Amino acid sequence: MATTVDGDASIPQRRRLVTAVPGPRSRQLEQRRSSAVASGVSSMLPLYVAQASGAVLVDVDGNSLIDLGSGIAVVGVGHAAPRVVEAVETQVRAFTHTCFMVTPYESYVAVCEELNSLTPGSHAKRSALFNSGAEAVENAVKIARHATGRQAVVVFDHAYHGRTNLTMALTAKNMPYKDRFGPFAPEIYRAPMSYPFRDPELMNGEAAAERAIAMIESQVGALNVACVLVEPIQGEGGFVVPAPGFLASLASWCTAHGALFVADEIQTGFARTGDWFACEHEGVVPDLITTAKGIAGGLPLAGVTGRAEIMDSVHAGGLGGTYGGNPVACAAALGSIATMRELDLPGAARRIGAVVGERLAKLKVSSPLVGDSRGRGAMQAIELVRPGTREPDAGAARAVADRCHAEGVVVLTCGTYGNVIRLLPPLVISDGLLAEGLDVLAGAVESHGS
Ligand code: PLZ
Repeated sequence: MATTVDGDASIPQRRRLVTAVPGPRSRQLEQRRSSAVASGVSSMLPLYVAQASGAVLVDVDGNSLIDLGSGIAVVGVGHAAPRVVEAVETQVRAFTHTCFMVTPYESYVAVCEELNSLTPGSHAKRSALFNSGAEAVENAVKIARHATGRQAVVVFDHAYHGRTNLTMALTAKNMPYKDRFGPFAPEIYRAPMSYPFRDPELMNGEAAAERAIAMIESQVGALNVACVLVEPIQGEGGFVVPAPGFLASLASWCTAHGALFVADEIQTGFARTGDWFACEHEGVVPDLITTAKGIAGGLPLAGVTGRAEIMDSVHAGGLGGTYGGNPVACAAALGSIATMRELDLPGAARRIGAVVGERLAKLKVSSPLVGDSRGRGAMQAIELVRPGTREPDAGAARAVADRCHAEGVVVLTCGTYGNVIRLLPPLVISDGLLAEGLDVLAGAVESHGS
């Protein structure tokens, strides 16, 4: 990978541990936290960050860790990406807020122009900006219902769309997202997903789509469906890559029946999978697309982009919010998008995918703990099982992740069964740092249980 950006040169791009992880200062802060922060908000690795740059986190004890999680697929451009920092600094000095619904500003318009041109499809588009991924998904559903005059929303097994009341209902997994947080919003229907590793008899994407469509037609009724909402590659659900043809078949069913095909590209978007958006890989053009995370280099920003006639069907004042498209977040997004273009980060994601994919495939051959390795571009994972079976082993995933953390490499877990280790490195990571991170992961997998 040629595209290495070290960001703040005062933070060397290397792994270096000077204390145990977490160290004494982090432990102290963790104690203070326990009497101030609600325990429902938890941290996977209670290491308190002091600084970050490129693909390295520096904690309050002076440890430098390799970040293979990007704050859950957010800092694709790297931590403290120079153009993001510069754009934010300039904007903060100019003004921090007016509320776009009161008095507008150019950067909101410019971000919408970028979204309209970068998302799949050459048709006329419009965008609206929000603060979080969940808020974008909520608004996509509002727009789909308004535009179609229908109510039913179809989602899939293993889906993750957020933690607000509507998006909890859209999310599949009970613990920790939904348990005792009901009642949930009505008119949400869950269809079977295409999950090749756990569904070996349905390796064919068209057949998997037919199964989902049969459920929709018999249990919901085609003419009641406002939209079919799907992550092109499921994120929290376990980096589930549907069999080829699944998404395209669903999209064409939607077109044939007047339902909208909505792609949730909040985790997969903005160069992560090697294209600007994951739908492009299969030539699928969504009617609406939700974005967040990678869009703004770490500032909170989200968007809904879609066909002009659908987006513009909503009455004036029907969409909005105090902070949606905040000027500082919009400036960050413009800096972030410029960085992705300048450094060809889709290309970087493809090169990362080749390196990581090959390494994880080897690990699958060498370790009986690894049942499957999968992903696309810089979104790759291994699914851990009890050797010789497909039985999920969440304990092993936790132990392997803990071992990586103790050795200074941040990896994340995910999956309906909690047994998937996922890698989402910043797209600007250097070859050397990526290889070192993968060595640590491979060592943790191979030494597990010994
Ligand atoms: N849609 C596809 O991945 C957020 C969730 C972390 P927000 N994923 C990380 C957690 O445990 O809360 C996500 C996503 C997809 C929607 C969302 C929601 O985005 O910005 O977290 O609201």
